[in-house]
Amino acid sequence: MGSANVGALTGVVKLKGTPPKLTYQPVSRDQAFCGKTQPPQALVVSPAGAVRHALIALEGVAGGSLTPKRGVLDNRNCQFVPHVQTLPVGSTLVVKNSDPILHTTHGHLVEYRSSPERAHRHGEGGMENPHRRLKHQESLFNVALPFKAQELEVRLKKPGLIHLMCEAGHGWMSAYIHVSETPYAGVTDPEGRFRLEGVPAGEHELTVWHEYLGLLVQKVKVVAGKETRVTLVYNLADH
Ligand SMILES: [Cu+2]
Repeated sequence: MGSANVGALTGVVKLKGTPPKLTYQPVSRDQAFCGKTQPPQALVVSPAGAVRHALIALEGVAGGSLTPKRGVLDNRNCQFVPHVQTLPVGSTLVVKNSDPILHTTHGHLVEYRSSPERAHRHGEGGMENPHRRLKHQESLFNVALPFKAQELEVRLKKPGLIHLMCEAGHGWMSAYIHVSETPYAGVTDPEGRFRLEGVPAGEHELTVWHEYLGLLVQKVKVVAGKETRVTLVYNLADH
């Protein structure tokens, strides 16, 4: 495909309405290192209403090269870092421990493109850990990292969305990895922005997924040689 047939797709994900205040998570194990509470990670919204950690993907759109990478998931200060990332299918995930305590990293495939996900938007059952109600499918890996500076490698062979948790008594630890079949995927930054380059010109379906806010699907039209800008809005008043 010549470069004349591609364009850029950029945009921002926003939340309309007052974001709910999520509660701090109590720490029952390793308090000496992790503290008595840990901040909630499930919804990070800037004062301007920008949504961080939203997954963006043109699922089903091929065309560019999908080259496996080496991604990193750190266990640092009793949290998974980064909280959300996307990696091409076939990539290697380096799981690290930067803490002097035991962490484990257990990855399950979860369904993220079907309608049950929408239930999470309502915040039913209060504001505690809505992502916990994501239905776990296959268990993909479960590794233990007892030592500081330890590293292990995991191959990401199956496409889909992986929910990560730590079963070393750290129930607040949670993260997501999108294992992508399309090169056109990203995660929003602290200003809610994303940028996809080299997208084939034409109409596509843009999937936006956020663990707390749920799924948005929007048609987009990418024009060759141009930058198409979109604004995606989760409206709390709709729910
Ligand atoms: Cu842990």
